[in-house]
Amino acid sequence: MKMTFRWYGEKDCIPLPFIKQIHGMTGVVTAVYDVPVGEVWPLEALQKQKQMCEEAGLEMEVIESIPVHEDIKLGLPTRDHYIEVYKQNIINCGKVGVKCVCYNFMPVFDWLRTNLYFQHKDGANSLSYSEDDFAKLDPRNLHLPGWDESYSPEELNELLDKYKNVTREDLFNNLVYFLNAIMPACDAACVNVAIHPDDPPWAVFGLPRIISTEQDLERLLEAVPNPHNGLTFCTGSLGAGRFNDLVRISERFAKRIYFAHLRQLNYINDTDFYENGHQTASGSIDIYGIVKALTENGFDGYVRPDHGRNVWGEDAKPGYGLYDRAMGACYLTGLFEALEKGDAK
Ligand code: DNO
Repeated sequence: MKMTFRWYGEKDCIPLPFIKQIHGMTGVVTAVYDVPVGEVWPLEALQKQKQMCEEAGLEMEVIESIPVHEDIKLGLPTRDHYIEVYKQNIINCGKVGVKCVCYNFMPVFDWLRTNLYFQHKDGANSLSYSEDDFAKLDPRNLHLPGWDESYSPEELNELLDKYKNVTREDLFNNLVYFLNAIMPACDAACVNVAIHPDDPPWAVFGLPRIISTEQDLERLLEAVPNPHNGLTFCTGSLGAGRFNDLVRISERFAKRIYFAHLRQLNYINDTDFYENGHQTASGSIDIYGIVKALTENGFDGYVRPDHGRNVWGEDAKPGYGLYDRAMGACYLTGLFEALEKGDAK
Protein backbone atom coordinates (compact mmCIF):
# COMPACT_ATOMS: atom_id res chain seq x y z
CA MET A 1 0.00 0.00 0.00
CA LYS A 2 1.19 3.49 -0.77
CA MET A 3 -0.59 6.43 0.85
CA THR A 4 -1.09 9.40 -1.47
CA PHE A 5 -2.85 12.75 -1.47
CA ARG A 6 -4.67 14.47 -4.30
CA TRP A 7 -2.97 17.68 -5.35
CA TYR A 8 -4.49 20.01 -7.96
CA GLY A 9 -1.19 21.32 -9.25
CA GLU A 10 0.30 24.76 -8.76
CA LYS A 11 -3.14 26.35 -8.41
CA ASP A 12 -3.99 24.16 -5.42
CA CYS A 13 -4.16 26.23 -2.23
CA ILE A 14 -2.37 23.38 -0.43
CA PRO A 15 1.41 23.61 -0.92
CA LEU A 16 3.36 20.40 -1.51
CA PRO A 17 5.51 20.80 1.63
CA PHE A 18 2.31 20.73 3.74
CA ILE A 19 1.39 17.42 2.14
CA LYS A 20 4.86 16.09 2.83
CA GLN A 21 4.42 16.96 6.52
CA ILE A 22 1.66 14.33 6.79
CA HIS A 23 3.59 11.33 8.03
CA GLY A 24 3.25 8.24 5.87
CA MET A 25 2.56 10.22 2.70
CA THR A 26 4.57 8.81 -0.21
CA GLY A 27 3.32 10.89 -3.08
CA VAL A 28 0.64 12.92 -4.75
CA VAL A 29 -2.10 12.15 -7.22
CA THR A 30 -2.29 14.88 -9.80
CA ALA A 31 -2.78 15.72 -13.49
CA VAL A 32 -1.89 18.23 -16.19
CA TYR A 33 -4.78 20.65 -15.85
CA ASP A 34 -4.37 23.16 -18.63
CA VAL A 35 -4.58 20.95 -21.73
CA PRO A 36 -8.08 20.53 -23.24
CA VAL A 37 -9.65 17.06 -23.27
CA GLY A 38 -8.56 15.16 -26.36
CA GLU A 39 -5.11 16.74 -26.70
CA VAL A 40 -1.68 15.34 -25.87
CA TRP A 41 -0.14 16.37 -22.56
CA PRO A 42 3.32 17.68 -23.44
CA LEU A 43 6.07 15.59 -21.92
CA GLU A 44 7.66 18.79 -20.58
CA ALA A 45 4.50 19.60 -18.61
CA LEU A 46 4.58 16.17 -16.97
CA GLN A 47 8.30 16.48 -16.29
CA LYS A 48 7.82 19.87 -14.67
CA GLN A 49 5.01 18.56 -12.47
CA LYS A 50 7.11 15.58 -11.44
CA GLN A 51 10.08 17.79 -10.64
CA MET A 52 7.96 19.96 -8.33
CA CYS A 53 6.78 16.83 -6.51
CA GLU A 54 10.27 15.42 -6.22
CA GLU A 55 11.64 18.67 -4.86
CA ALA A 56 9.07 18.35 -2.08
CA GLY A 57 10.10 14.73 -1.47
CA LEU A 58 6.92 13.29 -2.98
CA GLU A 59 6.39 10.77 -5.77
CA MET A 60 4.12 11.30 -8.75
CA GLU A 61 3.10 7.74 -9.62
CA VAL A 62 -0.66 8.25 -9.96
CA ILE A 63 -2.54 10.45 -12.40
CA GLU A 64 -6.16 11.38 -11.75
CA SER A 65 -7.44 11.73 -14.36
CA ILE A 66 -6.74 11.62 -18.04
CA PRO A 67 -10.29 12.50 -19.14
CA VAL A 68 -11.85 10.38 -21.88
CA HIS A 69 -13.20 12.39 -24.81
CA GLU A 70 -16.99 12.13 -25.22
CA ASP A 71 -16.56 10.90 -28.83
CA ILE A 72 -14.92 7.76 -27.42
CA LYS A 73 -17.84 7.17 -25.04
CA LEU A 74 -20.29 7.84 -27.85
CA GLY A 75 -18.43 5.50 -30.21
CA LEU A 76 -18.23 8.10 -32.99
CA PRO A 77 -15.92 7.58 -36.00
CA THR A 78 -13.64 10.30 -34.59
CA ARG A 79 -12.94 8.12 -31.55
CA ASP A 80 -9.89 6.48 -33.14
CA HIS A 81 -8.14 9.83 -33.28
CA TYR A 82 -8.88 10.53 -29.60
CA ILE A 83 -7.78 7.01 -28.67
CA GLU A 84 -4.41 7.62 -30.35
CA VAL A 85 -4.08 10.79 -28.26
CA TYR A 86 -4.96 8.83 -25.13
CA LYS A 87 -2.33 6.23 -25.94
CA GLN A 88 0.28 8.94 -26.35
CA ASN A 89 -0.70 10.35 -22.97
CA ILE A 90 -0.22 6.94 -21.39
CA ILE A 91 3.18 6.61 -23.03
CA ASN A 92 4.19 10.08 -21.80
CA CYS A 93 2.99 9.25 -18.29
CA GLY A 94 5.05 6.06 -18.35
CA LYS A 95 8.13 8.05 -19.36
CA VAL A 96 7.97 10.11 -16.15
CA GLY A 97 7.42 7.10 -13.91
CA VAL A 98 3.63 7.13 -13.58
CA LYS A 99 2.33 3.67 -12.68
CA CYS A 100 -1.42 4.19 -12.48
CA VAL A 101 -3.89 6.33 -14.44
CA CYS A 102 -7.39 6.86 -13.09
CA TYR A 103 -10.22 7.71 -15.49
CA ASN A 104 -13.98 7.43 -15.65
CA PHE A 105 -16.49 6.54 -18.33
CA MET A 106 -19.51 8.52 -17.14
CA PRO A 107 -21.30 10.31 -19.99
CA VAL A 108 -21.15 14.13 -19.77
CA PHE A 109 -21.17 14.45 -15.97
CA ASP A 110 -18.65 13.31 -13.41
CA TRP A 111 -19.58 13.11 -9.71
CA LEU A 112 -22.84 14.74 -8.63
CA ARG A 113 -23.80 16.18 -5.26
CA THR A 114 -26.63 18.55 -4.42
CA ASN A 115 -24.99 20.51 -1.58
CA LEU A 116 -21.34 21.39 -1.16
CA TYR A 117 -21.75 22.87 2.32
CA PHE A 118 -23.97 20.52 4.32
CA GLN A 119 -23.75 21.78 7.90
CA HIS A 120 -22.83 19.33 10.66
CA LYS A 121 -23.90 19.93 14.27
CA ASP A 122 -20.26 20.29 15.35
CA GLY A 123 -19.63 23.18 12.95
CA ALA A 124 -17.94 21.18 10.18
CA ASN A 125 -19.43 21.01 6.70
CA SER A 126 -19.20 18.54 3.84
CA LEU A 127 -20.74 17.46 0.56
CA SER A 128 -24.18 15.86 0.61
CA TYR A 129 -26.81 14.38 -1.70
CA SER A 130 -30.59 14.71 -1.58
CA GLU A 131 -32.82 12.90 -4.03
CA ASP A 132 -35.52 15.60 -3.79
CA ASP A 133 -33.04 18.36 -4.61
CA PHE A 134 -31.64 16.29 -7.44
CA ALA A 135 -35.09 15.78 -8.95
CA LYS A 136 -35.44 19.57 -9.23
CA LEU A 137 -32.39 19.88 -11.50
CA ASP A 138 -32.87 20.39 -15.23
CA PRO A 139 -29.93 18.88 -17.14
CA ARG A 140 -30.47 21.28 -20.02
CA ASN A 141 -30.25 24.34 -17.82
CA LEU A 142 -27.83 23.24 -15.23
CA HIS A 143 -25.95 25.01 -12.49
CA LEU A 144 -24.66 22.13 -10.50
CA PRO A 145 -22.75 22.51 -7.28
CA GLY A 146 -19.13 21.76 -8.07
CA TRP A 147 -19.64 21.16 -11.76
CA ASP A 148 -17.16 23.17 -13.73
CA GLU A 149 -19.71 24.36 -16.32
CA SER A 150 -17.17 23.65 -19.02
CA TYR A 151 -19.89 23.50 -21.70
CA SER A 152 -21.99 26.38 -22.95
CA PRO A 153 -25.75 25.64 -22.69
CA GLU A 154 -25.83 25.05 -26.49
CA GLU A 155 -22.90 22.63 -26.37
CA LEU A 156 -24.44 20.78 -23.45
CA ASN A 157 -27.76 20.38 -25.25
CA GLU A 158 -26.04 19.15 -28.37
CA LEU A 159 -24.06 16.62 -26.36
CA LEU A 160 -27.12 15.36 -24.50
CA ASP A 161 -28.89 14.91 -27.85
CA LYS A 162 -26.00 12.77 -29.11
CA TYR A 163 -26.56 10.40 -26.19
CA LYS A 164 -30.27 9.98 -26.92
CA ASN A 165 -29.91 6.62 -28.62
CA VAL A 166 -26.89 5.33 -26.69
CA THR A 167 -27.89 2.36 -24.56
CA ARG A 168 -26.03 0.86 -21.59
CA GLU A 169 -24.94 -1.92 -23.92
CA ASP A 170 -23.54 0.56 -26.45
CA LEU A 171 -21.66 2.41 -23.73
CA PHE A 172 -20.20 -0.83 -22.39
CA ASN A 173 -19.09 -1.90 -25.87
CA ASN A 174 -17.51 1.50 -26.41
CA LEU A 175 -15.60 1.12 -23.15
CA VAL A 176 -14.34 -2.32 -24.14
CA TYR A 177 -13.32 -1.01 -27.57
CA PHE A 178 -11.42 1.83 -25.90
CA LEU A 179 -9.67 -0.44 -23.40
CA ASN A 180 -8.66 -3.03 -25.98
CA ALA A 181 -7.23 -0.23 -28.09
CA ILE A 182 -5.16 1.31 -25.29
CA MET A 183 -3.85 -1.94 -23.76
CA PRO A 184 -0.78 -2.09 -26.04
CA ALA A 185 0.22 1.39 -24.81
CA CYS A 186 -0.31 0.28 -21.20
CA ASP A 187 1.79 -2.83 -21.83
CA ALA A 188 4.59 -0.80 -23.41
CA ALA A 189 4.56 1.93 -20.75
CA CYS A 190 3.95 -0.40 -17.76
CA VAL A 191 0.99 1.70 -16.74
CA ASN A 192 -2.20 0.40 -15.14
CA VAL A 193 -5.47 2.10 -15.97
CA ALA A 194 -8.00 2.10 -13.15
CA ILE A 195 -11.60 2.99 -13.90
CA HIS A 196 -13.41 5.16 -11.38
CA PRO A 197 -16.94 3.99 -10.60
CA ASP A 198 -20.03 6.04 -11.32
CA ASP A 199 -20.87 8.59 -8.66
CA PRO A 200 -23.66 8.14 -7.76
CA PRO A 201 -23.87 4.57 -9.07
CA TRP A 202 -27.08 4.84 -11.10
CA ALA A 203 -28.24 6.43 -14.34
CA VAL A 204 -28.69 10.20 -14.06
CA PHE A 205 -30.67 12.52 -16.34
CA GLY A 206 -31.49 9.51 -18.52
CA LEU A 207 -27.80 8.99 -19.37
CA PRO A 208 -26.55 5.42 -19.03
CA ARG A 209 -23.98 4.50 -16.39
CA ILE A 210 -22.19 1.16 -16.49
CA ILE A 211 -19.67 1.00 -13.64
CA SER A 212 -22.07 1.02 -10.72
CA THR A 213 -22.31 -2.47 -9.25
CA GLU A 214 -20.26 -5.54 -8.37
CA GLN A 215 -21.61 -7.24 -11.52
CA ASP A 216 -20.48 -4.28 -13.64
CA LEU A 217 -16.94 -4.54 -12.26
CA GLU A 218 -16.85 -8.29 -12.81
CA ARG A 219 -18.11 -7.92 -16.37
CA LEU A 220 -15.51 -5.31 -17.22
CA LEU A 221 -12.58 -7.28 -15.83
CA GLU A 222 -13.75 -10.37 -17.70
CA ALA A 223 -14.23 -8.48 -20.95
CA VAL A 224 -10.67 -7.09 -20.83
CA PRO A 225 -8.57 -9.52 -18.78
CA ASN A 226 -5.22 -7.80 -19.43
CA PRO A 227 -3.87 -7.09 -15.91
CA HIS A 228 -3.21 -3.47 -16.88
CA ASN A 229 -6.98 -3.05 -16.90
CA GLY A 230 -8.00 -2.47 -13.31
CA LEU A 231 -10.19 -0.60 -10.88
CA THR A 232 -10.29 2.50 -8.78
CA PHE A 233 -12.28 1.42 -5.75
CA CYS A 234 -14.14 4.49 -4.54
CA THR A 235 -16.12 3.75 -1.39
CA GLY A 236 -18.02 7.03 -1.60
CA SER A 237 -19.21 6.36 -5.15
CA LEU A 238 -20.09 2.67 -4.94
CA GLY A 239 -21.23 3.13 -1.34
CA ALA A 240 -23.93 5.60 -2.33
CA GLY A 241 -25.72 2.55 -3.76
CA ARG A 242 -27.08 0.67 -0.75
CA PHE A 243 -27.11 -2.46 -2.96
CA ASN A 244 -23.29 -2.59 -3.07
CA ASP A 245 -21.56 -4.74 -0.45
CA LEU A 246 -18.23 -2.93 -0.25
CA VAL A 247 -16.44 -5.49 1.92
CA ARG A 248 -17.37 -8.22 -0.54
CA ILE A 249 -16.24 -6.10 -3.49
CA SER A 250 -12.91 -5.42 -1.73
CA GLU A 251 -12.43 -9.13 -1.12
CA ARG A 252 -13.28 -10.18 -4.65
CA PHE A 253 -11.31 -7.59 -6.56
CA ALA A 254 -8.46 -6.70 -4.17
CA LYS A 255 -5.79 -7.77 -6.65
CA ARG A 256 -7.27 -5.75 -9.51
CA ILE A 257 -7.85 -2.64 -7.40
CA TYR A 258 -4.89 -0.44 -8.21
CA PHE A 259 -6.17 2.68 -6.51
CA ALA A 260 -8.46 3.02 -3.49
CA HIS A 261 -10.40 6.19 -2.69
CA LEU A 262 -11.46 5.74 0.92
CA ARG A 263 -14.32 8.04 1.84
CA GLN A 264 -17.02 7.95 4.52
CA LEU A 265 -20.75 8.44 3.91
CA ASN A 266 -23.49 8.81 6.45
CA TYR A 267 -26.84 7.51 5.18
CA ILE A 268 -29.78 9.76 6.10
CA ASN A 269 -32.43 7.55 4.50
CA ASP A 270 -32.64 5.15 1.53
CA THR A 271 -31.29 7.68 -0.95
CA ASP A 272 -29.80 10.67 0.87
CA PHE A 273 -26.46 10.94 2.59
CA TYR A 274 -23.77 13.33 3.69
CA GLU A 275 -20.03 12.78 3.65
CA ASN A 276 -18.09 12.64 6.89
CA GLY A 277 -14.66 12.07 8.47
CA HIS A 278 -13.00 8.81 7.51
CA GLN A 279 -13.31 6.84 10.73
CA THR A 280 -15.54 3.76 10.64
CA ALA A 281 -17.55 5.10 13.57
CA SER A 282 -18.32 8.31 11.67
CA GLY A 283 -20.72 6.84 9.15
CA SER A 284 -22.32 3.97 7.31
CA ILE A 285 -19.29 2.67 5.41
CA ASP A 286 -17.29 -0.05 7.15
CA ILE A 287 -13.86 1.43 6.47
CA TYR A 288 -12.21 -1.03 8.86
CA GLY A 289 -13.89 -4.02 7.17
CA ILE A 290 -12.85 -2.72 3.76
CA VAL A 291 -9.21 -2.18 4.69
CA LYS A 292 -9.15 -5.61 6.33
CA ALA A 293 -10.63 -7.25 3.21
CA LEU A 294 -8.17 -5.43 0.97
CA THR A 295 -5.08 -6.30 3.00
CA GLU A 296 -6.12 -9.94 3.45
CA ASN A 297 -6.77 -10.43 -0.25
CA GLY A 298 -3.60 -9.19 -1.85
CA PHE A 299 -4.26 -5.47 -2.40
CA ASP A 300 -1.02 -3.75 -3.33
CA GLY A 301 -2.16 -0.42 -4.72
CA TYR A 302 -2.30 3.27 -4.00
CA VAL A 303 -4.67 4.72 -1.42
CA ARG A 304 -5.84 8.23 -0.94
CA PRO A 305 -8.10 9.71 1.71
CA ASP A 306 -11.01 10.87 -0.40
CA HIS A 307 -13.36 13.80 0.26
CA GLY A 308 -12.97 15.26 3.71
CA ARG A 309 -15.02 17.83 5.61
CA ASN A 310 -14.14 21.47 6.11
CA VAL A 311 -13.02 21.66 9.72
CA TRP A 312 -11.20 24.19 11.93
CA GLY A 313 -12.56 27.05 9.85
CA GLU A 314 -10.98 25.88 6.62
CA ASP A 315 -12.83 26.93 3.47
CA ALA A 316 -11.26 24.71 0.88
CA LYS A 317 -12.22 23.29 -2.48
CA PRO A 318 -15.24 21.16 -1.49
CA GLY A 319 -14.03 17.74 -0.38
CA TYR A 320 -10.39 18.64 -0.87
CA GLY A 321 -9.25 20.59 2.17
CA LEU A 322 -6.04 19.82 4.00
CA TYR A 323 -7.07 19.18 7.59
CA ASP A 324 -9.70 16.48 7.41
CA ARG A 325 -7.96 14.60 4.64
CA ALA A 326 -4.75 14.71 6.69
CA MET A 327 -6.61 13.28 9.68
CA GLY A 328 -8.12 10.66 7.36
CA ALA A 329 -4.71 9.75 5.98
CA CYS A 330 -3.32 9.22 9.48
CA TYR A 331 -6.29 7.08 10.48
CA LEU A 332 -6.01 4.99 7.32
CA THR A 333 -2.24 4.62 7.65
CA GLY A 334 -2.80 3.28 11.17
CA LEU A 335 -5.45 0.83 10.02
CA PHE A 336 -3.24 -0.47 7.22
CA GLU A 337 -0.24 -0.79 9.50
CA ALA A 338 -2.16 -2.83 12.04
CA LEU A 339 -3.86 -5.01 9.46
CA GLU A 340 -0.79 -5.55 7.31
CA LYS A 341 1.13 -6.66 10.39
CA GLY A 342 -1.74 -8.98 11.23
CA ASP A 343 -2.10 -7.56 14.74
CA ALA A 344 -5.83 -7.04 14.37
CA LYS A 345 -6.68 -10.65 13.47
C1 DNO B 1 -14.39 13.41 -7.19
C2 DNO B 1 -13.48 12.51 -7.88
C3 DNO B 1 -13.84 12.29 -9.33
C4 DNO B 1 -12.78 11.48 -10.03
C5 DNO B 1 -13.07 11.18 -11.47
C6 DNO B 1 -12.05 10.22 -12.01
O1 DNO B 1 -14.07 13.92 -6.15
O2 DNO B 1 -13.38 11.30 -7.23
O3 DNO B 1 -14.00 13.54 -9.95
O4 DNO B 1 -11.58 12.19 -9.99
O5 DNO B 1 -14.32 10.63 -11.63
O6 DNO B 1 -12.04 10.26 -13.39
